[in-house]
Amino acid sequence: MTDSAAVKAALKTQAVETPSWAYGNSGTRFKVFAQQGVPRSPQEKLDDAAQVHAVTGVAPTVALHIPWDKMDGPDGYADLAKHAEERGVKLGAINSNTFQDDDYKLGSICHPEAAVRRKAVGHLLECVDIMDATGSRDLKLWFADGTNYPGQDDIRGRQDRLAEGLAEVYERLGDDQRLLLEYKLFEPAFYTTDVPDWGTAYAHCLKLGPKAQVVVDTGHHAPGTNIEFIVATLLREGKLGAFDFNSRFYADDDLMVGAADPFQLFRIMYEVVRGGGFTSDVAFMLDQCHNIEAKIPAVIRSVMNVQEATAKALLVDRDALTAAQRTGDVLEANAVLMDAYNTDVRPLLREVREELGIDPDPIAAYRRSGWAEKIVAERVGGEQAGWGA
Ligand code: PSV
Ligand code: MN
Repeated sequence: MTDSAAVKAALKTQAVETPSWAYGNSGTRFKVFAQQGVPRSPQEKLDDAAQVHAVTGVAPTVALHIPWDKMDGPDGYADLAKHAEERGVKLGAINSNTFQDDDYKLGSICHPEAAVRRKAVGHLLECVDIMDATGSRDLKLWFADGTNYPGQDDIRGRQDRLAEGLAEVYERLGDDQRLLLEYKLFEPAFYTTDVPDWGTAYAHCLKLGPKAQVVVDTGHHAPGTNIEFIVATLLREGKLGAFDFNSRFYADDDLMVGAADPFQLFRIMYEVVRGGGFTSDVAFMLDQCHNIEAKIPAVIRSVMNVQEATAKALLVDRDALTAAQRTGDVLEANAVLMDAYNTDVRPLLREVREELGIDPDPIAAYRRSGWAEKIVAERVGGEQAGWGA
């Protein structure tokens, strides 16, 4: 697609989901640096997310993490959904958490003991109840399960337990709900991880059925992995459910998407466009934490980075590329792709924003809004939200 009107129209339909945990305090295992003005409740996280949507126009939903965003009372989640809508956003995916209880030392749904597996599955079923209350479509599952030592547990047996637990959750899903299974190469387990790669996630999702889809977290691969190949393959199989976008320099850094390798993000987005993923049900989510930088502007910048990579991907002259590929013109094919990547799409995105009726410069608009000062002044006392709380 090289027609700029069509590119702009496509960019206006883009939706990037932001994670509630990006707005809370976070850090490394060495230190969490608290910031002023950080939300003290799920509602305040949504208030911050609404600012991101207001200035970007393309971040209309917010992912929750349970129990970090746990609500009390029978109407807690419905009230939270209402709070979101009153601020112009909606609740998005529900992320489960089976990695922070003492019981989960040896795993959750792959744990050797049935009682722990039961507890983990119970949590996942509770997450589906929450989806019913929030109107969320997606249940995003990531398991910290694995082993640290050869012989510690039965590798194949753990796969059987995983399949059994997932099947129970899958059965509980409503017609319009999806189970999104996320893989991660390593951490916190270092010998075996029970869902380490896209192939394992794909095999489980295939067996579960059409409502089970794979999540590609861009930080969850070995160095040098060709992520765009995985994206192309999953899209071809109709099994790409969502992205967790972030950047990594070494391991699972969860830094701002597009910061470490904007070219990789472009290559991924090109495969998304090429494979029809841009107009399908693929969910584009951020999964990031902002440890040393201001959180809201960092989320805004991340959304803009996704937009820029998408714009470049949409600008690839597909006809010229196909012609060069068919005639084996290696240099020309590569040049066509690089032409799009090297285009400065910032003026185009300014136009997109103007046409959406928002400020062409989201970061400047946020700075001018006074929100950063307001939250520092008003959010005094109480307990700040943080990764893991
Ligand atoms: C695990 O590293 C992960 O990517 C999963 O998506 C979790 O839900 C999230 O991070 C928690 O930050
Ligand atoms: Mn993730």
